[in-house]
Amino acid sequence: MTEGPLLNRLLITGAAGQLGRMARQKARPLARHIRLSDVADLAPADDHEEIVSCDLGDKEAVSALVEGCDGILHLGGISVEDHFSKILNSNIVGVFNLYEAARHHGMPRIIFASSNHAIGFHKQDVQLDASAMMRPDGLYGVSKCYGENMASLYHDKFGQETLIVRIGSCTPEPRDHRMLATWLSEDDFISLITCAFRAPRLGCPVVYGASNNDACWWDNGAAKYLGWCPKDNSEEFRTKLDREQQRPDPNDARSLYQGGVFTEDPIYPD
Ligand code: NAI
Ligand code: 15L
Repeated sequence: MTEGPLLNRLLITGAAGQLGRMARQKARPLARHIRLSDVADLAPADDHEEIVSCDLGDKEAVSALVEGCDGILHLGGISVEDHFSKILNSNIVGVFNLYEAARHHGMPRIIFASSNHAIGFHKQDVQLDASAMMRPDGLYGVSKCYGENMASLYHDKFGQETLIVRIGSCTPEPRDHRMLATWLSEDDFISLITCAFRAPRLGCPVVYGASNNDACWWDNGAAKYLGWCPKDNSEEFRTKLDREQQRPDPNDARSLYQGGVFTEDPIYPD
């Protein structure tokens, strides 16, 4: 028997961004309709797509955006260290608006794109599981901790389900030696999203978004019930990286901290 789409209408926020453009293509089988949203311009809609321009900081617009969706892939927001005012609008106010909209529109499951920068000040020689203390490495990381706590609050208070994915580095291939541990292949990310929408019960787990890499700092044992089995392994890129780049010095932030160079970012003035 062939399985139909898991969802009727999937909302992808941040659809003009790097992961949004990838998910627009690769998450196609998950839903009958895909609603794509961003503040930035998007390529014209295909038959199964709807395009809605929306600033996550606009409460009414976000409410209308979420209405009618039974799943949300929340990728929208500031994705690196930046000025607090920008992080505040997109990642703090924006996440509040999203959770309030979900609460008022049938509580669609949410995949929240958190980041390794929520725990970036942990050393690379420490193995973390879902219960690890948050150690953000910048204001961006703090905003991801806030998003994770919003997910937890709305789960405990209202039963809203969220997959919190602390994405490592989701790129076509690892770009440096640190990414041998943080790399998440695009296909493994899509398979994680699929598992989250397919699970009979999701809850509000924290999952570290990394492929089946030999280099590994993270333990996803607590989320085994999702049945996610990442397949790709960054090891296949090690020789190429060794050939093209020098390994960073052991005392360099890139070798010391899980968040790498993000730990060295300044607090940008507003
Ligand atoms: P990106 O920066 O390429 O895309 C983010 C998108 O969000 C952009 O198109 C931007 O226009 C949009 N956006 C920003 N503020 C907005 C607002 N106020 N209203 C509406 N749209 C807004 O980032 P990328 O790489 O695609 O990442 C997607 C998500 O995954 C982000 O939340 C990021 O923090 C998270 N993530 C990504 C990782 C990666 O390896 N690509 C690693 C860890 C986390
Ligand atoms: C992130 O959170 C960023 O969004 C992404 O651009 C990468 O830099 C990634 O972390 C990383 O740590 O490699």
